[in-house]
Amino acid sequence: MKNFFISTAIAYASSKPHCGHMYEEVIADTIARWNRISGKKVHFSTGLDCHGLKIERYAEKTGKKPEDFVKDISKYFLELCKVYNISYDDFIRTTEKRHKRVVYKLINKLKSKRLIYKDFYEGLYCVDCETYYTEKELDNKNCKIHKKPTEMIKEEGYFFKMSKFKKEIIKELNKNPTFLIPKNRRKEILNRLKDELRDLSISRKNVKWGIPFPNDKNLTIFVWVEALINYLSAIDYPNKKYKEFWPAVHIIGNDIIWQHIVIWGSILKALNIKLPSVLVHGFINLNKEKMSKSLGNVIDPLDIAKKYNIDSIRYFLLREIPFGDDGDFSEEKLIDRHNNELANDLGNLVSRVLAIAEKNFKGKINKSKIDGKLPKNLNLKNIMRFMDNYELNNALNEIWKFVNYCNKHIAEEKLWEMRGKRQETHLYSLLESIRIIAILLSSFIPETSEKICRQLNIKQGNLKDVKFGLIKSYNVKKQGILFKKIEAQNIKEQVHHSIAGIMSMDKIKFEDWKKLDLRVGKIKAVKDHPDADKLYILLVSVGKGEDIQLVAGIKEHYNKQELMNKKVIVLRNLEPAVIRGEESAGMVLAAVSDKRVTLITPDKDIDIGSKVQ
Ligand code: ME8
Repeated sequence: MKNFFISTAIAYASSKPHCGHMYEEVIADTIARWNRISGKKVHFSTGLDCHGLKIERYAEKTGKKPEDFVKDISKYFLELCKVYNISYDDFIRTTEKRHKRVVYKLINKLKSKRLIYKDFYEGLYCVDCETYYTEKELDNKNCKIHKKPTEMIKEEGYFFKMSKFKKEIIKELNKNPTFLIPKNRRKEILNRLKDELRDLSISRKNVKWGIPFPNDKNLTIFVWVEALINYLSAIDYPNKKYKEFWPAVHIIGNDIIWQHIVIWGSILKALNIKLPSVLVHGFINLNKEKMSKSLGNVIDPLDIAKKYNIDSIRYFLLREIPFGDDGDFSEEKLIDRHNNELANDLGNLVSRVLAIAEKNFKGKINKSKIDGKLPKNLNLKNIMRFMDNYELNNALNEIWKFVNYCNKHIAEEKLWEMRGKRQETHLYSLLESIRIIAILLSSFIPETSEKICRQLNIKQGNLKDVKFGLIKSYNVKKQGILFKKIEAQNIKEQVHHSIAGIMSMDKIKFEDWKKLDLRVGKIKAVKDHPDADKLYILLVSVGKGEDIQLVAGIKEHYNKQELMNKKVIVLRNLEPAVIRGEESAGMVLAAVSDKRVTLITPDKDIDIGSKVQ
């Protein structure tokens, strides 16, 4: 296959993007870039899902017209793509004419095939998912994803004969290995398909913000059906680009597999259009709960981009989370990987080799015989296999084995002690290794790859250039360091802002914590505890002239000066302190960031953000 079409899900234009959206873009971008360096012609499309009840309601809340509201939101998504170096070829919005044209074409086609009919519908609807559920799929009529009540909707409208395609979808799931990846996701869909598959209601009566149903202007097209069609409108179905690029690889999260496999799969089957490959990634969580706008526990990727290198964030997500699994967005782990793998392993390798080349050869290194140990330690086959299977984290692990080998090689050969031709020969092999590493990493951390190539003074190559001995002569120039280490002191500042207190656990159960009256206070004074040498007594101002005294077991983490003016969580209506010595079961750590507060307890973390005033 010479052409490659990759798409992300189109995010709801209901609010600013969060790190889950960024993760999806980064995955898609990495795969798109890898295919480009593999020599394929790539079309990478992303965009926004602009219609539907959810967005209508969000816009209403802000007092804006929906069209103005989605325009404003789209600025943030475009900025996200720019900041994170997302190399998309197309950014589609479902408000665009080109999309509407294709939607009409397909709905009319389904009509002409007699696969659409009019009837009544009654069911429980989650507005945040824009999806109907059966009671069985809900938790006491609450949506399991958004933890909110569903709404009963009863109306007359149009239906797509989805039930007709159940058998074909089951067959594809069983027989077609690329329809749904990873494989372990198939079971849950097959299980759901054991129940009756009902026809799909594809129109809405009371939703104005959408594409009107053809020849029935009182209704709009159900947003999920309309949004899925973006994948075809983005490549101008049924014209040249469609012929060139379809079928697609859709990158989506695991909450929308049903829509892509069953709904989209049935629509495509009905239209005799080839099935895509649906590639499912896991969720980015915050404290083990899905990061989601509706749940309100989001990290803004544009904020976090001000704090860390973009490539450090990309690298952390791609290496930390095995493809398909969920993973926590942990700044601590991000910093760990930044310091140890990017700054130490990769940064030092580049910096050491270039420094010696500059110092002893003014940067000019001629081609020499390659030291066979280096190519022997690069397992390109494994890397290619992992990338073919979308195991991005394993591909990075394999590349890192080579990075680490290069460092080991330098240490074992004592490169810095060599002189003359012998040193030049070694430097050439190492420069070739670094050039190859830059190619292999270019899909994951593109900016870093470019920086390395600039220092090597070469153009960044493609996978076909992953061969040792390609460059005739180097004229390298060191330009600063690739990754500045984040100091331990900074880490504490950035990650925690945290304070520990000791509370009486006899008085309160963990389940009850969310009900507590909480205040953010500022520390006014810190004293040593008269009876316990590990404890401080904190005087905390909670506003309106009110001060509260807290006992805190944090002496080993902070000196008094560091604590002054720090924010602390105060749990009101509690007996302030019971000192229990070493096993202190009531230890509470409160991590305070801009809007979110997490209590870190010995048993579990509890997000209590919305309770704080
Ligand atoms: O579902 N971690 O939009 P969306 C990882 N408009 N991925 C996440 C995530 C998280 N915490 N939260 C969301 C929609 N996503 C529809 C798609 S496609 C025709 C219509 C992923 O804004 C989610 O799984 O809720 C989806 O793939 C994408 O972000 C957009 O989510």
